[in-house]
Amino acid sequence: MKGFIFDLDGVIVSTDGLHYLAWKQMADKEGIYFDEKINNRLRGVSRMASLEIILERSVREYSDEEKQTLATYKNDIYKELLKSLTPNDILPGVSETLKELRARGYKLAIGSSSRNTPQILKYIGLEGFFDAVSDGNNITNSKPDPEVFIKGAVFLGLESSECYVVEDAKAGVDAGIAGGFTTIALGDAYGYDKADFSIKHFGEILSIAK
Ligand code: B16
Ligand code: MG
Repeated sequence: MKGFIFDLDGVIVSTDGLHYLAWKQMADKEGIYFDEKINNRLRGVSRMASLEIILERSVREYSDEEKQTLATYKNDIYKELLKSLTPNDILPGVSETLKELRARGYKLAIGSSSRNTPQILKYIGLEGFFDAVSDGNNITNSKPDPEVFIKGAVFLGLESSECYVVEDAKAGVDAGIAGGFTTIALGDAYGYDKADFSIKHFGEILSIAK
């Protein structure tokens, strides 16, 4: 194995609470019921696909133009909330583990559905740290489609079979499997039986990648 492709939200940094606050404001404005359980279904899912899940509870149909307006409304709020992120928001064990993996010779990439990935990496002080970044800006198909990880491997100059994918979303683990990667599940995806490995703490990656 030669490389790692890490999901961003829920693996490197937790922005799920910020997604929730922003979607909640949009849902409240529209009078649509939305709670944290529904928010959990949005993990790893693209912005427009997330909106479709939220609109399942709406009492009326929305046109494509209205959907675009709602997604922009949410994203504007989310982008403001992202400004509060600092390097202190990097999840426990992540910084040390990434440095050790690099010292062991692994190439490191991000594979995120988020189109806000560049800004998030900048706010948490990891801009320029990864050998490659594949995100919502360079894909047309979102997880569970493997495109974001396959492009990540290509950007690293590696084969899928040479890379681990680390994910907190079941849709992301499914994407990793579909792309021919070895998958490591944590957080919300912990215990997902399709994953090759499940870990409770990020640092356990060091025992998998000898
Ligand atoms: P954006 P990940 C995903 O990031 C989030 O988990 C998901 O909740 C969000 O809808 C998606 O990014 C798109 O984000 O609206 O910023 O483009 O987990 O793939 O790093
Ligand atoms: Mg995630």
